Amino acid sequence: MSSAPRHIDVCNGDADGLGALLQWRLAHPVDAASVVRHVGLKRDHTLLHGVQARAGDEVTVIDMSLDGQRDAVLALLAAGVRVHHIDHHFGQPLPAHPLLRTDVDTAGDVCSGLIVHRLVGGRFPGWAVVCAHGDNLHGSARALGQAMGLDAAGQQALRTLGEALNHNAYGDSLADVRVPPAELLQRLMPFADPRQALRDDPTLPGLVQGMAEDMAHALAVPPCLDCAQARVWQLPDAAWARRASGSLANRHALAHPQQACAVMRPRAGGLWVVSVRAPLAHPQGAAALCQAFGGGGRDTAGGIDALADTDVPAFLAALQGHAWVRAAAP
Ligand SMILES: [Mn+2]
Repeated sequence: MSSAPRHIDVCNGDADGLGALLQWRLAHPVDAASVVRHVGLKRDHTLLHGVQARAGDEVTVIDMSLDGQRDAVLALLAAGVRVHHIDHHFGQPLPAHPLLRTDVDTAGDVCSGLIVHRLVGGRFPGWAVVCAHGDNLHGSARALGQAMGLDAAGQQALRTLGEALNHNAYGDSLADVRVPPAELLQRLMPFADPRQALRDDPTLPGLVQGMAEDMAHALAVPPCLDCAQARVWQLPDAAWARRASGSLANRHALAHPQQACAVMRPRAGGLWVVSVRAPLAHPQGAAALCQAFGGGGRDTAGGIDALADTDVPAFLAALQGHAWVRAAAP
């Protein structure tokens, strides 16, 4: 086995994670024989624990909070492995270390793909647009689309791609998803422009169609709570529900900017997985709300991986009483 240094890429498998890593590797290509990739589903916050690396290797971690993985990062650094972290999620800062580079920006209108867009000199703006749409940052996505001269149809095509890639990353296991995100990354890697990928890659239409089918199921479920402050859905234990929770929350957030929302779905052991979106008009506080129940996230969007059934009333009360922070005037 070769002892040449390896490049180990670790990313979230949603639109933002894939599109950010794509931009980074298009700008910084590496020999295929020297690269190892770990691509996670949404909420897979343990990928770094599975990384095998040795002194001289470089680990690039994109679109993934290091909370819960600090021990793994510190062990890599102590072993002489370089770590580069590019992200927009809140997390405990890591101690300064000569082998650690961080490019983290938690501003509410920034995603990992936009951070990489800056880092690579804006060379692959189409992917950055896909990333921003995928993370429900449509204002940022449109601003960049206009700057690169996209017309309305082009903007919409990249929005649909971003939403479909994001949608495809939701699920409790690979059995839930239509195309494993690691396979998508391999398929999309040759394309410097996502518009070309839309023309040439045969799997993308199926992702878009599948998202529409999942959303038709989800939109037929009435909310279990609907008041001025918040709307909440409890979805059934089904693969489509595991896939649709994030898209449903994103769609509601756009359509009802004054109302927070939460999408809950059951998991084993009397627990719920919860996706929370702050009201877009008051887009701060989702992470804080979720942290109080063992979850996390960012200002606009948060999640709880394991909410006990007995804690549901307290969560619903907290959601309705939460002090969302109004957006600063532009
Ligand atoms: Mn992201």
